[in-house]
Amino acid sequence: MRQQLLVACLSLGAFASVLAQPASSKNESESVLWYRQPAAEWLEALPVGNGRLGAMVFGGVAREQIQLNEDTIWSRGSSPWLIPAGAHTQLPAIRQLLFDGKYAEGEALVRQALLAGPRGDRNSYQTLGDLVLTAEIPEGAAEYRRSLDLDTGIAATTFKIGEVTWRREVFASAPDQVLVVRLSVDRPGDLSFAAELQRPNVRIEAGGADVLVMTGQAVGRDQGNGVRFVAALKAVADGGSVAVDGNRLRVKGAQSATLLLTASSDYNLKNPLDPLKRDNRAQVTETLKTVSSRPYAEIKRRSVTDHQRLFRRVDLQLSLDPAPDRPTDERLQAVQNGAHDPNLVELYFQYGRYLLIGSSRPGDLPANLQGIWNKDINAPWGADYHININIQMNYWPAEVCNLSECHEPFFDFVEALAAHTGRKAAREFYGMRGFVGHYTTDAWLYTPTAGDPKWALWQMGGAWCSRHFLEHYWYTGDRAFLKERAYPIVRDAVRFLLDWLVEHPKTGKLVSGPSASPENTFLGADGKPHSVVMGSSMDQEIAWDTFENFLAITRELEITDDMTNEVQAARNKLAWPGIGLDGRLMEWAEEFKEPEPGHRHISHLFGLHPGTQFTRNRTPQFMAAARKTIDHRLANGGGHTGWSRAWIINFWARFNEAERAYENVQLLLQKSTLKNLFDNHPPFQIDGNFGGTAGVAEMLLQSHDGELALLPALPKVWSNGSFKGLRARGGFEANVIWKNGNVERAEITSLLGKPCRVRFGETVKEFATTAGTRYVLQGANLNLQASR
Ligand code: FUC
Repeated sequence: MRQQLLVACLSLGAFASVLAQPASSKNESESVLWYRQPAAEWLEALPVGNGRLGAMVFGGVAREQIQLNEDTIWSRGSSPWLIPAGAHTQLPAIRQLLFDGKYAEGEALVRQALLAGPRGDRNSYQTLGDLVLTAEIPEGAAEYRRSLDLDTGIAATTFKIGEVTWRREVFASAPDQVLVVRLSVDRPGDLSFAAELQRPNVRIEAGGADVLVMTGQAVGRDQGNGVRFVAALKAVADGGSVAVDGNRLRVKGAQSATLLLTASSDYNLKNPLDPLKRDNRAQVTETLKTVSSRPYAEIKRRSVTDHQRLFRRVDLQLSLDPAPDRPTDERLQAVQNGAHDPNLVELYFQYGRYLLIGSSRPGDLPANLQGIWNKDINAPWGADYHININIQMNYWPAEVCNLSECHEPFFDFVEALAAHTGRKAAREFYGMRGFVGHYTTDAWLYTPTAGDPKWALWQMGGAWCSRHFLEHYWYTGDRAFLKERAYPIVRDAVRFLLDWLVEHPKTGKLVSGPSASPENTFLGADGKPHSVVMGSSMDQEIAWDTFENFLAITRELEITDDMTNEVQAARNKLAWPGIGLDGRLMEWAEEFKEPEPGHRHISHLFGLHPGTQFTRNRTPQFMAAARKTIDHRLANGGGHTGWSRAWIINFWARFNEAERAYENVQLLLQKSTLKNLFDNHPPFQIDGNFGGTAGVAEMLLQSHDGELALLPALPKVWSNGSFKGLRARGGFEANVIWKNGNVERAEITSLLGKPCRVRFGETVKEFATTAGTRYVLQGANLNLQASR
């Protein structure tokens, strides 16, 4: 059907109407995950979210489990931060040892002087509990189906018990700030069930005739003072009755019922260290009262409209064939057995966008290691904010995939980190200006260096985060944001770097250290693994990137002062990474032996992606070295975690290596994707999803070096297709249709009126633009047609 439609449109020359197809008119399997059986475990359940409230829907028959989340439910360890007194006075001695190649001694002094002792209880993002629904019906059901429609944000479960069809819909409404569960049967009076809230460490009580209220505190292993929270659940039934029965709501003899759940806590986004004093109980009660006054159809319409405003901005077709009409888990299995399913890649790509919409809305906390979906009290890595790749990767798709506002929580968070703890850490650990973030942080803006130096002693997390602010400006052209937010945060990151970098005694170049190359080790002359060095390549590349970003911002804002001169000089004095005898880009300043040559972090290629230090035109020798580095990592088992694999897709895309990028897209689906399409980092980490989505976008559209490259890494399997709504730096939105691997038609809408330079292969077209105007380029020669 779709193929016929496309052919018809091509013959009429009406390409635009193909691009205008709304997602809902497509084959269902292209935007719907669906299954023929309930989730057997949490990792098969389906996520809904409104950025703050989330749920994982299992789709059971007689017993339905809906695991709940609210993004501020964080426990907090009770141990205070121990900043070693006078830590920085030891820096010169540590640096000298490392410059002298005395790695064991340097690391011993680091442990003694710079690390804040063993890390105490890890603060953790926690579950809000479970909503469990039980009905007195048999488990066996006919015509069972559960699904998640990415286009509406609704998880649905339908089945038949005898003659009666049951339907449940679950969604998280952003405009109404509630989770909604709608149950209905097609025979009046047949709907009876009990709804129960379950969670450790809470009190559950009636909050009126049809409301349950759950109050509690998020406590971790050592009982520290985590957030205090309230959740409330209200039932509204059509026909039949609702009653509170102990810690349950009972609905009897209805035809349909709507459950509304909301939650709130004393977590203060503006300053987490100063909890809110508001009455959360009054707040949740008020929300439920307002929302329950609306008919279900209206609550649903408001939620779907809001979701589609974001979701429908981008459409992607990677094949002319319709998606196989098979359950998602069977399609994934087929790919795992070696099949190619371009439509499954579309679904995976759109799922990444869906998950970002669901876990990162303005005014909320950013997406953590699990977005907002977590079933545990002590989650893996506390489901925190690792800033040595993971959380940055969460936001790689934000701008290019036309979800700029979903980037905002990350900006708020980085600013809070700098303001409340990052500057303090720079001052107290190192005696320096600016702000520092180490390998990880969390809802309490954790910054100490506690733990093993191979991950803990790394000072570039804050600087890396700061590059996102400038990216946001490149895409949006928001000058107020550039001046008031990007400039101050990048300047603060730069101030720290200016104080932190030291001259190498032999080369006179500026180097970072003591620090590690995130989480990796090398073998010292003593044959033992070490991690702390001077001048690891990633540090040098992040310093270069941050200085460049600062200079770009000051150019845009037309600022020239002492600091711009100082930064320019420092940038020119920075040591660059070395190239080893075997031609690889070196991870450290020396060519060490590597105990783990396939290590998941490929930190030293930061300058290739997400950085821009290495490009084909400007630094071909570094590109050649970077290529060897990736090959070597892969030959030694690299890419074994989802996020690492996703990074590799992005690397190959920057090389315009279509087939190699695609091979890694396949491997991501084959080796690191769960039945619900979550990224598998046993158990689950969301960065692989986001990095994978960004990687697919990077294969289709790039905007570096002042030009839009169309289809820069298009693999053979995707020879025919189209995308709509991807964004490019400089303020452009692109729609492209391609056929047999060639551009058929591209529409570039100028959002800011900047000059536009478009590339397809070796063909380049440059033209001036007016903001708000769409430019049409026909064929592989990019013939500029009349603009509309
Ligand atoms: C980094 C990675 C791990 C994991 C953790 C949350 O430290 O090395 O694989 O993703 O973050």
